[in-house]
Amino acid sequence: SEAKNDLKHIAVLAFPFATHAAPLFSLIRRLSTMAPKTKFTFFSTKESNNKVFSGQGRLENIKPYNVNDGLPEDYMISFENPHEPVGYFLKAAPGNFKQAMEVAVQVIGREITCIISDAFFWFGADIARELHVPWVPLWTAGPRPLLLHLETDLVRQKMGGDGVPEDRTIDFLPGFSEIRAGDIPEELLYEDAIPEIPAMLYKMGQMLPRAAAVVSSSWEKLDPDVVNQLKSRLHNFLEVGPLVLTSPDPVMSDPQCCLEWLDKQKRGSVVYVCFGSMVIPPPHELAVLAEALEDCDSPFLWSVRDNPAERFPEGFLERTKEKGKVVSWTPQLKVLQHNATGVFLTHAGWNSISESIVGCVPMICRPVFGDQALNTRTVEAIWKIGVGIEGETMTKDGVTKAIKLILSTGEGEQMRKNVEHLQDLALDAVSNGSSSKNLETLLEVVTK
Ligand code: U2F
Repeated sequence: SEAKNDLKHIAVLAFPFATHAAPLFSLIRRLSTMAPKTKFTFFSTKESNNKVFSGQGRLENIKPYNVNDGLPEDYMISFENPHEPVGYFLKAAPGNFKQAMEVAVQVIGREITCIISDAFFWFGADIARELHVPWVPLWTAGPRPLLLHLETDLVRQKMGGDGVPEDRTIDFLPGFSEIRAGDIPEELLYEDAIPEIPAMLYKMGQMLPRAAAVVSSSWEKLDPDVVNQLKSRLHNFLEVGPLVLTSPDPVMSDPQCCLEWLDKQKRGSVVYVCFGSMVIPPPHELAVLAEALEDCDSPFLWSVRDNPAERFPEGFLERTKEKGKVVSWTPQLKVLQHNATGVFLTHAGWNSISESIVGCVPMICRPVFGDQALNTRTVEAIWKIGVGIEGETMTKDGVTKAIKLILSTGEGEQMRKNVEHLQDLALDAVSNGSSSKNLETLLEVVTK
């Protein structure tokens, strides 16, 4: 009833690293407009909340709450180990969240009636059980890695040994015969330098079947075989994406005027380069990539974080200023939707892949960690909407060949047609298709 709904209070627990909090926030922004009387409290670190809430204007029923980041005093991030803060954060969780949740309940004067968390936070299941409320995790990546995480024990048993060749394929899950041992996320198979990460992913695989619903930012017809398997293993597996369409970002700033620059380029001619929010390829690869872009006929737009000038060969920026534009931030979705953009060189993070599909742009993938190799293989061998970089690391020749293949061959043309088909499926899903229906179901689960 209306009166009962007035008292709903949903605690949202964000993973404050990489591009995780942003899609969770998009989902919450959408739900908050569907349930205007429900209060949403968004728990993340101060740094992450500042980023996510910046420029969003007035949000009536979503409030940010900061949680402790767990970092030692005077901590300085090291370039060699960008994942280190994740380890510290995970040591502080879930205590940091519980503490902030108690404060929020006091201040807002409403008990928590549902927990929506990043899927990484398996402990959401325990907190929700203690509070007798539903737990609804959001998986921010694609369906294939999710299925492998749910089947971690089996995958380890079949593919985890030392003697397993990299090219052995997965013959024990329907739809995975093109996927090889070397494509499986390493954090799923082995302990790594930050043991909290594989431990967290393992627990996640164990706990997700306890969730009232598992939400994901993909859309059903993108990978239907895998979606069916997920539906049979989880209660209410609800794909509501692509979130960039379900809940478009109203901000998307363009401080360096990339769109204006794209307006001046020929249709389908531009190589767009960006490796997401965590990955910086090693210096020698950046150097050969720069050489390849300098020598190829196509114009390029390159998004590079942190002091780009220091990372390039001497004189590169000066020599390429006519044909190229190097910036530290782009409105990526709009760049991919611009008709001048012809190919995307990416690290194959899930958000980038879905945006490339939404923008109808074939990809060249240089995966680095986590789900990225599996995403690359899926792009290349299942959807056929791009290629992995030859030999796994970038060489001048490899990059040049891949650009030519996509921009000026029949094979590239076919990839564009394939991606157009997936784009259509995405548009259908959000306009009265599966994603919009799943969103309604989700609303029921979280406000029950
Ligand atoms: C982690 O992904 P990343 O954050 O490294 O990369 P993406 O998932 O591709 O997300 C990058 C986002 O940042 C945006 C871009 C994407 O939404 O549009 N962006 C931008 O707008 N402008 C820029 O100049 C640069 C970036 C992880 F590394 C991946 O393996 C996972 O798949 C992913 C999701 O869990 O999280």
